[in-house]
Amino acid sequence: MHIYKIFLILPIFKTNSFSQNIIFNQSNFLSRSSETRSLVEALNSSIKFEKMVNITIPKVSTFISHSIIDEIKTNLNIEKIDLIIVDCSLSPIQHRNLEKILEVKVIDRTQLIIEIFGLRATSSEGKIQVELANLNFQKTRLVRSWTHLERQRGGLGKVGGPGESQLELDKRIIDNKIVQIKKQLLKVKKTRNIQRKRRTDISIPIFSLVGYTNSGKSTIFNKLTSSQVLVKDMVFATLDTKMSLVNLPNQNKILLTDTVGFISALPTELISAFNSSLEELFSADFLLLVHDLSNPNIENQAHVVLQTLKQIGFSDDDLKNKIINIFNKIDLNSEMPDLNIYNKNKFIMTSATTSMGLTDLKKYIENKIIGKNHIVDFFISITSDYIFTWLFKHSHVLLERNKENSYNQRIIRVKISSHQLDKFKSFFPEIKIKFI
Ligand SMILES: Nc1nc2c(ncn2[C@@H]2O[C@H](COP(=O)(O)OP(=O)(O)OP(=O)(O)O)[C@@H](O)[C@H]2O)c(=O)[nH]1
Ligand SMILES: [Mg+2]
Repeated sequence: MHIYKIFLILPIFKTNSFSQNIIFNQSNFLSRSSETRSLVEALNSSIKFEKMVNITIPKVSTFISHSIIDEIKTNLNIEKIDLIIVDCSLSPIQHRNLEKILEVKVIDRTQLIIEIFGLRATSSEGKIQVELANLNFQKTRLVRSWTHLERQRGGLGKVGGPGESQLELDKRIIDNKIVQIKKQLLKVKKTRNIQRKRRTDISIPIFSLVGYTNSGKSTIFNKLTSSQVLVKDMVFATLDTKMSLVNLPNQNKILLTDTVGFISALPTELISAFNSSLEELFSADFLLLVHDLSNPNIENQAHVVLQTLKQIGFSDDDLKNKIINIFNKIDLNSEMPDLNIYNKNKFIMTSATTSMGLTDLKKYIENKIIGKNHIVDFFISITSDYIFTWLFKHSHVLLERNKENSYNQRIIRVKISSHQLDKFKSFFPEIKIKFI
């Protein structure tokens, strides 16, 4: 397998530069650059040169100045660099010009992340989604670059823009592929919707682990569900959503899902491509937001996760109602930062690797789903067998009698948790309820 020799360019912006709501500046430069290095390591690559570049105003044509380009050029031949990575978002023009002048493949942060997702995707759905992300990205560029498309045609090919007709052809190929892939995704989505409906029908509460990449979601998932999801000290270890049953201390059950981690400046192409698996998050009753206490950039990571959740469609109210914070890796740092997050006071501290706090977490979850118990009378027509069945399954029936002066109405008195009562109301909104 070819190991890429990389020249990594790390821009330091003099003033705050916003890209997809993320601030790139001097204060978060260190943690950002170490994150970028771990992203680069996730490719088959070795970083031969690294250059920090101060940027006051990015050059429209080449992003970096000509003197820096010259400096880079001198280093290129020393190690036979075959890929330059610029840790920011390049415009199509900047991208094309850099490749032309430097005569080496150049990719930016978005392409880097798409490439890693491409390597990690294992399920057919994951692969389709990455391909769609890549095609959407290519479409905005329409210049030849380091793409799956090109690799399918055989190798990286030569650098430089092809003729107009080649571009037209590329555009048509891309458009046709996008149509095909969207059709495939639609099929997957239908199956997912059926599965999701089945899950809501059985009415087991769903909890989803969400959080920054590498925060420990899969480790928590494995410990709580006795599963074997890949856990690794690397970015984007998990790409496919996993779901499994968790038995709680008092015999209650929940479904737990493990999802792809978020990262700063997650390309919009990727977010929209992954929508069908991220949609799973919307059927969650609660979101377990995992924070990595050992990461110095925890504040920015929390910000990124919340922004991404909003970007995929969660409202402020959803997040307020659903988020439970988990502060993980307390074995490495137990000092609590003061973060600007939802439900600051709803949190559990854990160390997933040593299992510290996991029993507390289970108890917390159990209390959450049992919530407050209510004694309630339901007024149900005797022909509605399915409602009787539902109540016997999900609540504790205390007594049952005929309604006075009615031959076809029964009153069922039950003890029921807030959670199940909410479910009941959403399934059977027409049924009259009386709190006792
Ligand atoms: N010291 C310590 N390490 C932990 C803890 N929890 C997880 N880790 C480590 O952190 C790394 C990442 O863990 P994962 O569970 O793969 O993280 P993830 O959030 O699923 O990551 P992605 O799938 O990439 O989003 C692994 O090396 C884990 O062993 C913890 O409580 N303490
Ligand atoms: Mg994971």
